[in-house]
Order: sequence, then C-alpha cells, then structure tokens
Amino acid sequence: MEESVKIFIDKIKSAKNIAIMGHKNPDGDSYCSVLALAKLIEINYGVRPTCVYDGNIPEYLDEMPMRSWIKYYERVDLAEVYDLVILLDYGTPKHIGGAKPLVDNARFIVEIDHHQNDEKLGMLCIDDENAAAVGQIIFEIMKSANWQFDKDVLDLLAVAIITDTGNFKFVRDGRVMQIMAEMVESGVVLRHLFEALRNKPRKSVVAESGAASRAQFLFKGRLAIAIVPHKDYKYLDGRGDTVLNLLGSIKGVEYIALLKEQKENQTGVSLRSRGQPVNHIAEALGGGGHMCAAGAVVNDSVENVRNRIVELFQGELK
Ligand SMILES: [Mn+2]
Repeated sequence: MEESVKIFIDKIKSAKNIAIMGHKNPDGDSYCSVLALAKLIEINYGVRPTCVYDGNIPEYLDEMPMRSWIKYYERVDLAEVYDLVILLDYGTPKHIGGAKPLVDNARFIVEIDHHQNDEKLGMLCIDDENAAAVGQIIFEIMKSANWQFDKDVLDLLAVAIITDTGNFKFVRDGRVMQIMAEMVESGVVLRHLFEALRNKPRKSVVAESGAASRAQFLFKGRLAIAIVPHKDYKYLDGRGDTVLNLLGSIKGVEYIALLKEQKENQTGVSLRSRGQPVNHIAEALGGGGHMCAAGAVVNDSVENVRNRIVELFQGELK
C-alpha cells in the first residue's frame, strides 16, 4: 500500500468526525465519489461522514443511491470542527463553494483529485492526473486497503467513471477498463446504470436541442458554436451534454464551443474536441480542464465571449 494511503487510513481511524465534499455544482464523478467514499468509511470504520455539496446536483443523478446522505451546505453546521475533511475532484478555494468554513476549520484535510491543480488545499494529496475519474482512485484505494464494499459503492464508483469518461469515450488507458471489468464481474449491471442516467427533465432536453439547432458553424464547419440564452439556462441540467453530443456527432465538426448565459455578464463555456487540445483555449479564458474537454466561466457578455472564442480559434483554424 502506498504511504499516502496508509496516512489517509490512519487519519480516518483516528477521526471522531469526518466531512466529505466534492466541487461546487457536482458532476457525476464528484457526487458519486463523495457518496461511495462515505459508505466505504462507514462500512470499514464505523463512522458515518457528513457529506456536503454546494450548487445544484444534476437531475440525471436522481436515481443514484444514498441521496439522503448528502446535504446542501446551508443545512449543515458550518461552525463544526472536523478532525478530517476530505476534498474530492478539484479542491481549490474557488471550487469548494459555501462549505469552505469546514475546510478552514478542519484539523486535517485530505485531497483526492485527478485534475492538474496548482492551488491544492489538502495537507495530504492523493492525486493521479492519469486517473479517468476520482471514482477510479477511490476504487484503487479500496482495493489496496482491502476494504469491504457493497452494491451501492460499486454502482456509484461505476457511474463516477462512466460520467467522467463521457461513457468511456475519454478513456486513455486500459486500467480504467480493467476496473470496469472487475466491477461487472462483481455484479455491476451497466445497462441498469445507463438506464438510471436517462433521467433528464424534458425541458432541459428541449432547451438543449434548441441551442443545438441555432448553432453556427465556422471555419468551414470545423467549429460549432452554440449559445444557451439566459431564459433557457435554468432548464439546463449539468453542462449541456445533449448540445455537445448532438453537435459533436456532425461530420466535419472538430471543435464545439457551448456558451451558457448564466447571468448578465457571466458566461459559462464548455469546449470539446475530437482529439485536438482545447484546454489552452479554456485557460486563455481563465478556466481549464482536460485536453479534449475543458471549460471556463467568464465575467463578460455572451456576445463578447463568443467573439473572443472565435478569435482564439482563428489562430489555429485559419
Ligand atoms: Mn472528476
């Protein structure tokens, strides 16, 4: 077992209270990894961690088990001092959100992450930038520590991996597929999980497909730009994957930029590609992410952000 995992386990064993949180506006990996790790700690060490989130939980995760274990940060006592706070999937000051007091007051902070992160909050960091999801790192910890697990844990970790790999599209090595194989051997039924994820509200699919139908195609159709206006933004569930998938399935489209008018002068940007890097463009906008899937939130109007993105792509696609 790695030294960092040994320290992590010692910290769990000696903690009287534990809190776990993912990043603000949790995605499938962040949300499911929090719940899976909480269950693992309860099963193996007899302590039920407090699970906290900020922002919105996407509706497609409604069918996931253990929903009642996780609480909106305003519903927990933010003044409580925890022996151990565990940050999963992007623990930087700006990603934590409203639960930050728990981090500030914590006696010890462990961070488990698979992003490039220069602002780590963890006193102990179990990071692996090559992992496809935090769910994968937790699975690996679970195996190396020989932890007991149950069906909820496996289903949650499987969904963490499925969602963060875009249904396995972004898998970069065989290890994560070996883990999936192990999970299937242990009883995970992928068909049930995919079915459970087909759970979006009609309004969000209608809003997303509307944005896709109004998309513009630039640079001989290589870049698709779609805009979700503010009036539709509230219907959006998660990042707008329907738009990204629809536009990404068009022949000749190599890059997709989805702009979400979150409020006046605040525009969320999701960038995708068929393999070429887009993270430097997200970084130029003040964001970041993975090579083929990145994003940013820009404090500017959707029109200005659109023009800036076209400018940034101009250098590469002209
Ligand atoms: Mn993740």
